[in-house]
Amino acid sequence: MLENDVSAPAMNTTIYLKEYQVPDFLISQVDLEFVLSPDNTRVKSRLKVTRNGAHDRALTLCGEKLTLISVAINDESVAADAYEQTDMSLKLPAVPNEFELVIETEIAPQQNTELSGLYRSSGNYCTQCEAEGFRRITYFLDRPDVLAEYRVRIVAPKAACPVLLSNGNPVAQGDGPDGLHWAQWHDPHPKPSYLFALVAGDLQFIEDQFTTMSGRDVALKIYTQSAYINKCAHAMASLKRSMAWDERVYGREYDLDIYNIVAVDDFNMGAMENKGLNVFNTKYVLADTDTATDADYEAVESVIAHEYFHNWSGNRVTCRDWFQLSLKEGFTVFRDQEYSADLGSRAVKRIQDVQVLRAFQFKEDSGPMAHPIRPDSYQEINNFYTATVYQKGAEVIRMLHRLLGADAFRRGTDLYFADFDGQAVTTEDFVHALERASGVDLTQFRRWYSQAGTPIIKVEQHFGDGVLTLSLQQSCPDTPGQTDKLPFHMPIEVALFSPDGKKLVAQTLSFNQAEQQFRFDNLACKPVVSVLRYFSAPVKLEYKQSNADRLHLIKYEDDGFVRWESMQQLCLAMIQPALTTGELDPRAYQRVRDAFEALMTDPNPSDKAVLAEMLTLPPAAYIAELASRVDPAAISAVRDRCIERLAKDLEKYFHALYADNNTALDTDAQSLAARRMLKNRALFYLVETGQTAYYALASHQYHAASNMTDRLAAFTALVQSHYPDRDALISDFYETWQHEPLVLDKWFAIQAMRPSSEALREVEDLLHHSDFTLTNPNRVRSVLGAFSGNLAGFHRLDGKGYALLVDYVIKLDQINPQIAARLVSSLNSWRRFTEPYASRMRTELARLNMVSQLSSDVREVVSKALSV
Ligand code: B3K
Ligand code: ZN
Repeated sequence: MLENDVSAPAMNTTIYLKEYQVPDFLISQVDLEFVLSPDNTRVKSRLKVTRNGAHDRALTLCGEKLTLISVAINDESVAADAYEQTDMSLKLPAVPNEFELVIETEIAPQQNTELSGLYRSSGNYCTQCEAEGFRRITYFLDRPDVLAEYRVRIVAPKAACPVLLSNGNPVAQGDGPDGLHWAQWHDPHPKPSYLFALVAGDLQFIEDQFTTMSGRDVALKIYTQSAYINKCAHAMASLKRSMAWDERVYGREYDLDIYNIVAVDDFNMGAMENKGLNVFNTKYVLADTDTATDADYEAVESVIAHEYFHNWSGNRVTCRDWFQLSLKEGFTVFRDQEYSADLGSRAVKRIQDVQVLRAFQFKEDSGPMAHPIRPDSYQEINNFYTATVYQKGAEVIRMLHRLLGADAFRRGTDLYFADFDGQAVTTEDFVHALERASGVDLTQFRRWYSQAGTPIIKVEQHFGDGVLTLSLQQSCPDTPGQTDKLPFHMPIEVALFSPDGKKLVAQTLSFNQAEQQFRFDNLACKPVVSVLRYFSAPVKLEYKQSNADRLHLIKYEDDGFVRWESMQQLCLAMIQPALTTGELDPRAYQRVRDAFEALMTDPNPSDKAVLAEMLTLPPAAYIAELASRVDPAAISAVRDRCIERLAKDLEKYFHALYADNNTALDTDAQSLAARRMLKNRALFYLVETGQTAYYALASHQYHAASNMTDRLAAFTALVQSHYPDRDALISDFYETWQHEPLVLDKWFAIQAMRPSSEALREVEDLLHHSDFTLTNPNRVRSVLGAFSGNLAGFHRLDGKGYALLVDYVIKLDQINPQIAARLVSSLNSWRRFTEPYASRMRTELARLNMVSQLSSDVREVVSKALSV
């Protein structure tokens, strides 16, 4: 190979939304037969194909890593010189207008380490087809706007694969010769290929049933390996709650006789909404109190709900093309967020969702991969399952819900589901349905779909003669390929509070100009203004609020989000100046200290979980996001110092809080979990005092805990502190939990997140641990993912954290490009760092970019990260 072949990285092809064309052919019926075998699975596909419109173009099917065995049109074999085959496609130049196409291919699920298409996990067969995995199973028009009715027949050895599942309803099953057996499935609902699924193997199941609102009985089954089967009850209960909620809140009913969920160890993301046959990462199904924390329980509940809700928002009405991904993802995230809010504490849910948005989406929006929720172009679609498409997408739907009001929003979604059932549509179709149902003009609102970047809202207030004037100004930073953005239309929730804490006014401001003023008349005296209640728009506020006003809102606001946000602002006012001066301003510190004390001595805290959140300093990642230049060492040092001082100064209050909440006074699960959250927050500070007595307290909690929430909280606090018996504790945890993969993931992650420069050495050891493997995405995330988010451990002056990450990205790219690309993204924001971090990150990105054999996934991320 020539030298410049090596040094010139290959260019990826870019796909553009503006170039969308309807498919040249449609496929209405798909009959698939699988004869399963680890190294040579035979796939026979019989397709009913019709030319779409008057043209004479060839039929070009997508296909990757397939061995083609035969092609036949209307039962006539097609000779090899009558088609053109490439690595990516099969082209049939002259085909009739309507015909039956039969294609036989062979695939090797055992060799499939990318976990896209048909692969094996713990010896069982499973599939992942979204976005473009179906083309790794058979040649097909693998695009979401080709919808077909599927019939699937699976043949496999009965002993190894007693369970044979696919989408839809079971039709028939039977025994064949030579120890084989078979099953047939039929999915009556036309679907795109990305929703196809097949699962086969030695699986156990639990079952239940749900009667829908029109009285139809649905069988519910959750399948997994026998070792995990006793951990599925919470997922099943969550599924039933989700089904009832979607009937009650959206009028959506389930539409098959059976709903199957399968939990597998090896999965690239959380779960997949395949029609009637969801495939899940075990992390989002398995839960019992010994092995799962309260947060795990909540995560299972929300992901089960999310995938269930996709049955309507995604499956019955699907996306025309992948640029429309937020049509199903943003909407479905909004639906699952509201489900969880209805079930638990709405305020805590909002706080946690905003934290995720700020930590991941704001960062993405200010980096080289920034894109609108409906991107204009992509190279590798798997790189666009992003916080922007999901989380900001959900915020956009939330704003629509607020601007229209719940009733008009519901009329809009009813209209959308009725008009587009069985179709592949666009975000424009969704917005237009809401507009038609509500009469609200959403012309300007549509900019949220096309403009990237996080808007910045400047707030100023003026009071005189009983009139408060609130001046709002909006701007949006440039993002790659986009400058001079136009103003957005957004709802800004405000409330005014009197000096004695009464809520005088609460109102939604419809903000749609670059600058706008809002008047509030007849005020007896100057009120305290609360802006962006409920975090009503995904923006950054620039608001010079006085500390006195913040304290007033902490005391009197009834919106838990604003109370928490006001506390975060007090903390930021303490932390941010110290990042440059290196000194904590004593008054700023004292304010936080006093506010913490007031919160902890409040005899009637409204919500213990909100209180736990309020007693938490802004995460390092958010402080970094707000900084003009990120100095990771300064952020860690200042934040650690604040924690240590608060811990020492408020020790007796933390101790009392711990003692008061270390009891099981409540009976409902939610109150118990809130109590644990608060108690464990207190324990964290107590351990941070460095006092032997508190190490002993945490060690006792670790050993005596009756649940994983308490055990893990104690373990985390000790492992991330200067606890002298740290090594023994780590060994004890390993000895106890080494046979529980999901618990072992936590063990890996907590060490990789150790907030110290020692983390690198530990991570190097973990990467050589006998339980570490690059083939399991959860394990990779728990070590390399956790490490790359560790501000103090990953960002080192010598750049060795970056070098280690890139070494592993190069290895991982050969095995699983999707996961490799996710890991590189942690270097995307290199330009925002101070020196020498920025240069060291760039050097590693450049080294990665020189690798000639990169996947298109990693190539897209690295080339965009380096581009000017
Ligand atoms: N729709 C899937 C995600 C598929 C990701 C493909 N790279 C899960 C979900 O959002 O529900
Ligand atoms: Zn989804």
